[in-house]
Amino acid sequence: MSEAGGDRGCGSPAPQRAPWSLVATTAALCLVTATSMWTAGAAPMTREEKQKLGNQVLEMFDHAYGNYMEHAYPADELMPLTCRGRIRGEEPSRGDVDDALGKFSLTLIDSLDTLVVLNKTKEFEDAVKKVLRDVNLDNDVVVSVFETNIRVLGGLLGGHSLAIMLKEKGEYMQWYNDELLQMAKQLGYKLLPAFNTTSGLPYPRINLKFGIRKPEARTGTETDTCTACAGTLILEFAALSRFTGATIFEEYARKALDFLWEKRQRSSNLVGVTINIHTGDWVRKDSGVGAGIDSYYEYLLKAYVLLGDDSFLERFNTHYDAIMRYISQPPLLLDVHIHKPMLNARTWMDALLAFFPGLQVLKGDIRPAIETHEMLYQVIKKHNFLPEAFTTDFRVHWAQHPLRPEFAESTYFLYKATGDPYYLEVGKTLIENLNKYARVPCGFAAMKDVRTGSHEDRMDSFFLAEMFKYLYLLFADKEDIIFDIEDYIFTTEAHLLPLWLSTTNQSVSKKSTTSEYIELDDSNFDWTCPNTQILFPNDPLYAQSIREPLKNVVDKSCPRGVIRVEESFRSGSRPPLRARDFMATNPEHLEILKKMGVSLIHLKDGRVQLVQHAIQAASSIDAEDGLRFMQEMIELSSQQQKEQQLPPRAVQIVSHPFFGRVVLTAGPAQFGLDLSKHKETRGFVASSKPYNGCSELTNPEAVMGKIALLLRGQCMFAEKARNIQNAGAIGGIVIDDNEGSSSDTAPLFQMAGDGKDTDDIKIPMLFLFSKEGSIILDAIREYEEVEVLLSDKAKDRDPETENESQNQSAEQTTPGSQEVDLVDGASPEDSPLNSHPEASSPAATDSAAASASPSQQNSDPTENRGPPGFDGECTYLDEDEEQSETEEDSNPNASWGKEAQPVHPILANWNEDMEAIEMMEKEMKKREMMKGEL
Ligand code: DMJ
Repeated sequence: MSEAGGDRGCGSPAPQRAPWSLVATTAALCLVTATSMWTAGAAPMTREEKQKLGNQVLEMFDHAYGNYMEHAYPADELMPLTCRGRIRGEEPSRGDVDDALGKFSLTLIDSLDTLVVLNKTKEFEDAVKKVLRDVNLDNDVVVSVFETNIRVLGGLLGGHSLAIMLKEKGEYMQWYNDELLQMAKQLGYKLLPAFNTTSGLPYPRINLKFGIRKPEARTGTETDTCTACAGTLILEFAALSRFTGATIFEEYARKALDFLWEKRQRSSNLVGVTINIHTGDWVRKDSGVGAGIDSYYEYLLKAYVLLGDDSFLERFNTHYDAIMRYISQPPLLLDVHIHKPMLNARTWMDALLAFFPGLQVLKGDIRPAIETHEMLYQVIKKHNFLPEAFTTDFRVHWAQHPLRPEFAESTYFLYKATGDPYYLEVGKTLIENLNKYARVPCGFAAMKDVRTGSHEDRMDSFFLAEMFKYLYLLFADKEDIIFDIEDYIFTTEAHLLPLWLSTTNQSVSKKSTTSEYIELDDSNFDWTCPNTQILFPNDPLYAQSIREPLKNVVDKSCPRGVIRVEESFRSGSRPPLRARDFMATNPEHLEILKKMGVSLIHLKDGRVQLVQHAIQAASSIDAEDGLRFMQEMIELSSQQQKEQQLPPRAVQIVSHPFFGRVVLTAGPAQFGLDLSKHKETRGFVASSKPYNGCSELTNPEAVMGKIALLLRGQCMFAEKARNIQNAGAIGGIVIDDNEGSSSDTAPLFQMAGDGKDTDDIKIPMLFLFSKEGSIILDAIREYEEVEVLLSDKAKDRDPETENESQNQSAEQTTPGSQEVDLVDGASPEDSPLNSHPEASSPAATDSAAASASPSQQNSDPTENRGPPGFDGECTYLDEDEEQSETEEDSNPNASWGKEAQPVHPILANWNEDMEAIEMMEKEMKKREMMKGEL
């Protein structure tokens, strides 16, 4: 293994520059060659087109930043729907998310270096002056140490780094005298008390004024923190030490990293999601590369790049080897248990892992980066944004999307590494989707639900710190940026730290306190840089050839879990019983259960319960198989419960002055026109008389050809539907009679039929809680004529107004005993999944697998290791809804007779929508007045 600073195969190091800086430059040079050789695949983008897209990014940034400065500053964040500042304590608490807000003008600080990257030097100078004049870091507020470090400390240091660069150039910032750095140092000292634990791991929160322990601090009692929270400090803290000469910051951050390294699970070399800061015990023993762990790995590799300290690279490589062995199941990245890394801990992935392909580029492992990125892009194409979590068969698991930048980040790095214009097209799609679906008159609003297109009144500061930076850099040529971006490293919040820090103030010992590294394959310690000549040997279409087999991976995914090669091999010629194949009527299966120590108990109410006692298993291997079987069964049950749910629908107000910008999330009905089949109904609304719709309408002329509004209660939903249909209504919206109810606080549900045949109901019916319903009722009061669109997903807004608006501005399972209840109605003899009395037939879920031969299902381990969707024989389900429908059809006995069934809890704050309406209305008036004046 070479010594640090030795020959890394990328040319001779320049003075004052970390070797990695050169690496990036060399790689970029190689790319020029690759790009010019382009012959097929995505067409190269002309300079003009790239400039046009770059300008679009600039305009979007102005819209976001301008509205923040005008309507929110000095508050921490902009609330883009209500067009005001989010001030902590003055808005209803959102829990942990609010811990980023310290009353320190978060968005302004997080935006500082973005202004310079986007060539807005004058604005940068003004912004720095505002920070120095207005920002107070001594507020009596409890903040997250992690968020304050990456966003505020990182923001101040990124600002300082570019301020001194500009000063040196001689035009701007001539007055600057390290003031941002002094603020950063002040903040650094404020964070230090958090490290006062025996482990050296920081408390997760700190009071900016009172620190940790004093009673006034209202914090310091926490016992756990996330791995990323404790392991994402080294870049900012080391930069602070090296800029100022105060070594304490780097020392503390290193100590925390050393402790995490010591605590890694020694056989798998993985780390868990949360750890006890006093004892060092893992609290959550699941392990992935997304939420809770992500930037710990990122900082190990980047700490090596910034500080040139080999121990960080050795640790990173050791973890990376474990990640690729257990977590990476290309194109998926799936959480596993640290003690049993062959056991998947989840059947879904979170959106934060989208940064990982970018990190793999930095590592030089391009193939899996291309694969995962491609899979993520297909999920985005399906939902316009990456949902906060999605399942292994690419259904929405958590539907929010707070405009996260990770995917744009990976797109930028992949473009840099491959020069493939495909990634420019990806960036173009991201820009289009942001403008189409997230842009509102006062900024960009997070998506509350990617399926319906509804918004949340929030624009997180990372949107300005990261998204615009990566998108702008994606389309920028060297001459579009006023400094050399290759001289800097991006922190996890995309703040820029200069690579020359590696040779400055190196007083902190480079020797790590630990020296145990596992023996890895030599390639892991190959000190050469990612070089495109080697990565794409004579083949400029290399990236495309990796993407090609994955082109339908999302749309044509078979609804099944991922099967691990090693598992199938481990049991020899006969694979162990999979939960989804289990049939309680099959004596062979029962025998296998017995061997695995699993007993099956038929409960009196018809349910079947499975219990595992590891000590009753025939051998330790059988006990482990039993454990995995139980784990699969738990996952399968919960997955099926989700699959039984119909996704929510959208009521979009399309008439003036809303023009489609107000989207209300509605519950579907189990009868009437199915809006999921790409159908929609548009019409003006009218209240029915009687309002409950429980008898023949007395105002048929009012509802004829319209969408009738009805009050919930007093009769079955189906009866209401029939009455309005008979009066000539083309659709119906039932509004909850429980005043004040809202999808904020109550789970949405689907309206059930009346237990009889409902085929006669042809019109679509949707349900709104009272708060959401009153938005429509208020709109009628105000505007009389209110037109709505009932659909499965919000549709594009009116292009004309669109232009106007744009111009305007599991716990870890241990061998022992565990139980799973399988709700079983009619027939315990069937597959347990076939028998939920309130649910759709599991047979339907399995119907895809049923059409494939057993050998296609799982006998070929190599095939199974591939991404779901490669096996051409399975029944493909393109839409979530289709899946639900199949289930519904195949289970006529499912208990639809109940009035209501929960479908999906959706966070919402409809007050925000109301205020948004008022704001839009004002805006329309303003515009009309202006027109009049002209
Ligand atoms: C950012 O604040 C940082 O990228 C962090 O590491 C995790 N995610 C958010 C944005 O999604």
